Amino acid sequence: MTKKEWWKESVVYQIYPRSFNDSNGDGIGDLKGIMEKLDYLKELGVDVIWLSPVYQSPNDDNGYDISDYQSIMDEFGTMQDFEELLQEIHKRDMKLMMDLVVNHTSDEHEWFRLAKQSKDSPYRDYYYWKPGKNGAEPNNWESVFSGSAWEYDEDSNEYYLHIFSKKQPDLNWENPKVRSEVFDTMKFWLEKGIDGFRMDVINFISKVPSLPDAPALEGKKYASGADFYMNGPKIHEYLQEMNQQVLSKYDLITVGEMPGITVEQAKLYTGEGRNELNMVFQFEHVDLDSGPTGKWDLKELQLSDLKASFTKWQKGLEQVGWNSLYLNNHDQPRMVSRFGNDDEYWLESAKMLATFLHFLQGTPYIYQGEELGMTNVRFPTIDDYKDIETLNMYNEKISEDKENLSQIMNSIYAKGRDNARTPMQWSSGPNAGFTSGTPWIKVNPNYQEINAEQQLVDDHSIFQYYKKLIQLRKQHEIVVYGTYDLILPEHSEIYAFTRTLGDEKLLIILNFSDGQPEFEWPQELEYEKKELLISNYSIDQEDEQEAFKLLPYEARVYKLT
Ligand code: TEU
Ligand code: CA
Repeated sequence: MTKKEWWKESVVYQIYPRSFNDSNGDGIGDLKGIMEKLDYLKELGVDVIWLSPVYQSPNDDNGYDISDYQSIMDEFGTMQDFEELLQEIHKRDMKLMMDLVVNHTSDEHEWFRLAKQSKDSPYRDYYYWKPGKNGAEPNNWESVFSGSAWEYDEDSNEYYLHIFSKKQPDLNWENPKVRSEVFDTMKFWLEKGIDGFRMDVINFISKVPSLPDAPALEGKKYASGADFYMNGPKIHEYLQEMNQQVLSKYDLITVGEMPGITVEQAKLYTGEGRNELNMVFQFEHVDLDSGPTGKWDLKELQLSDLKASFTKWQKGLEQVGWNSLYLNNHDQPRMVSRFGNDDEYWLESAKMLATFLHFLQGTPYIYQGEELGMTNVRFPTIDDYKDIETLNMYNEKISEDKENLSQIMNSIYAKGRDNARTPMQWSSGPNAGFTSGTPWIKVNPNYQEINAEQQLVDDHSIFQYYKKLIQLRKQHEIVVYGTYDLILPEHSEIYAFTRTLGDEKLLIILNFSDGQPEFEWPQELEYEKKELLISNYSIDQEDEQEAFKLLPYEARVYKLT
């Protein structure tokens, strides 16, 4: 059996502070606002809170562009507020995980300002600076947020690298001073008593030193340089150094956000005894509904692909490393709109997906509002959107082809990051109870039907269902440590699997469709001795048969004793 660890037994809740709760009416969520909702989170039963960045930032990318790693964003509050928040979290026996964004800084960070000021500055080498090539950028890499990954600096006649926005210059981890500055920052927060880090695109920090051109794409000026900056040559060296110098000195929860990694790589990052990270956020399952040209290229999700992907990760890391489990976050569309049905079967499919996530092996991450079944949003025009990735893509595409408007908007409706960033829906009152002022981004118009106030008092709500799922994790060791095995691999509507721990077994039956497929009890599993642990429809025990029709998006979990 895998080693027991508190971070395997925990459930994490992600807060995107800007959109969580505004305490002072400026329309922007803040630390005091979070403080007001800690009892709500305790009621839900989560163990760890992950805070998206709260550091000083010009907010080009909502805090993922940091201008000072050791102070709090003015809009969010003060260091004193932070310390109080941490204390209040610990008082409730919960833990706090901070976002660590160290692949890049803001261009307004002092290091970058000094680096830009002079080629001789000791800070110049904190970043990637290169002269142009044949009157153009040093290479053809495309930024994740559209356009070139290089920005020209007139004063020095050189370019700097930015894999994300031009206000997010990449740090040069080859420079030992950069690494020690990062480690010092980590210690600064750890000494305040925080309990872990979520590390932003941490598998991007080691680049192939020659920064070679990416293979060109037909008709395109730029191409993804991912092969030269993802999982680069020194990545394991850097993480092991970080672990040795910092992480190993504390009892922490760590998760590395790692786009584009395979199970084989994840074994190296999370392997027990390798002294790197506890777990990673991999992207395979959130790439299944994208075509070859990337996330905006919409493709219908196939259940067979979802099963194959999750099964590969579940079996691949079994006994070796550990999985993180998520179906949405601040960068992804809302889970119920994407994998479920946010219309007729909203309630059922949100609960079914929650059942799925919480019964896989790994540490589950709940993104704010997921526990209420919050959905995607469709704002009528681009003017309502705030996300830099969305706006850059829109501007690029619209300049190529104005006729394309409705297709572009459809991509945004399906995949835009603002789907996840509309304000948390606390009540049916003005602005969903998020703010007494004007929210920085519009509230989803469905807040009168979907909100916390109503779900807290409704026994059958999604919130209550999440609460029960979290309790089951605390009551049954098998939910955390049981091994996973897929059954019915070929079924096109049902996703069923077992979990096994010693003599115990769980059977998880999920209908991923709005149809009513028949489920036949597998011969190898005993039918007589079973106990229903949780389900999203009420089941009349006497009606149970060895073969039964599932209702749309039905979910059942049996414990076989
Ligand atoms: O995201 C990294 C990342 O590559 C993607 O998830 C990306 O944001 C985009 O959605 C891909 O289509 C992390 C953060 O989670 C994200 O919010 C930041 O914008 C990004 O890094 C830069 O810090
Ligand atoms: Ca505020």
